[in-house]
Amino acid sequence: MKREEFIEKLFEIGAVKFGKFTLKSGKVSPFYFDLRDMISYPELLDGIVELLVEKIRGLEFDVLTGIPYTALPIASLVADRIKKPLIYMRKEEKAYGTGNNVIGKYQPGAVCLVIDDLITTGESKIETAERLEAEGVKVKDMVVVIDRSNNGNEILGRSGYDLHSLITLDEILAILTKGKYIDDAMALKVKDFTNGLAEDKTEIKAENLNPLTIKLQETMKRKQSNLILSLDVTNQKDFFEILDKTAFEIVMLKTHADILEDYDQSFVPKLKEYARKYDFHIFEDRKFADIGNTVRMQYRSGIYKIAEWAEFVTVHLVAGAAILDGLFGGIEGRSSFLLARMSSKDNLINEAYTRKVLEAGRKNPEVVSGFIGHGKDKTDIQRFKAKFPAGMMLLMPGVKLESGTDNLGQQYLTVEEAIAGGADCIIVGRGIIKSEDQGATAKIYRERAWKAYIYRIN
Ligand code: 5BU
Repeated sequence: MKREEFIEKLFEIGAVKFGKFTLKSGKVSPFYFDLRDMISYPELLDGIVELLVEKIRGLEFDVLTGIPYTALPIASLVADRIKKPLIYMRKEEKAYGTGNNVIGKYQPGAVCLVIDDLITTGESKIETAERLEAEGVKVKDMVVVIDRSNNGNEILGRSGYDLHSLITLDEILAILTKGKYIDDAMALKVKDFTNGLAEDKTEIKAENLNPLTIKLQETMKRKQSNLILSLDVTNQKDFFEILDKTAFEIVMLKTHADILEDYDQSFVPKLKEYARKYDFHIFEDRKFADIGNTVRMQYRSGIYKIAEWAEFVTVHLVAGAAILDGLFGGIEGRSSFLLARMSSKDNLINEAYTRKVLEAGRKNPEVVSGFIGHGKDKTDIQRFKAKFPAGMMLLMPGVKLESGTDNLGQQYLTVEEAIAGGADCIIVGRGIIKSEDQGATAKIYRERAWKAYIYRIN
């Protein structure tokens, strides 16, 4: 089947529609694509399989899959035509890594071609690939029937996948206007609409970034440091002794004030004086996680009165993004890092949770400077970072000079892995604190981290 004919047929069966459609987001779109009914048109199905087989010729893969529901019957027809094994993921998510999420047989490490009907944001494609990868299947190439975004390649490319699309939105518009199925005014409307969506996605404009984010980035440049020391000790004497040796090297000091056994009213003024003198920021890793009203009191009252002295705090979004209002409502000059992923073994954060945290950050740049996150290796971190709202930072704990684990489930990446993957700052605790010469070790961390950072951003 010719491409023109194929596109016209899609229009005729109503798989490609123009008019007014209210989307999930509430926006009104001038066009709507829905390929679900295609399976009921054998001739069209035949055409699409033929075009897909042609498109994937030359790609290397061991098995193939279609993303349920729409693309699964299409993928099974393609599998039959090229005589390659088919597998598929359950649509409903079982726990990760149980081995029961993939249906069909494959060798561990098998390379899988992913077929889907449409691409818009690429999220469902990336999610499928990540779920397949969690089950020991490798994904490199993905094929879609329609690239509705016109830049699917770029979106998936950032996450390390190659996208092949049969037809793009522009091509559909060109063919349908040529055949007089739609007029130029409609084509223009559709283009305007998709360009508008693209702009929405360009996300946070520099002027909306939290001023503290900008300040932190300026201090990084001024001190040539992206090292955050996590000063986890239980008394003030050790605390300030270590700080004396390391303050020159760090851009920010991360505290857990509640582990100090001798915390008293002298602590904060002294800490602030160090921060001023040595030019670093203060970051209390409080991990707020309760309802809005409670976190507000935990942040502003009690013994620690964190809001008075910590420029940044960490927040778990398990209670919902509304706790950001509880924390920061009516307060100026404070910001947070949201926990998007954790470094501890078997933690319960999954992809869907991470995605929602990133989305919450995108919507609240005035009180969110970025995210805390980790990954299993450089590629994994790159994929995670690719989803960040523009301008937001990734701070990464679980970092040492050598990779490894501790005996309580902490997992370490090396400085270079962390930063090459996309960490903007590294958070180091015991790697420095437990070393013999804390000052010299902090210097090594700073130099290695800064070198890797400069290399990455250039
Ligand atoms: P370490 O000594 O370098 O392992 O200390 C790491 C610090 O970062 C420690 O204070 C943790 O509470 C903190 N941390 C972490 O290790 N992993 C995480 O996912 C998060 C915080 Br969130």
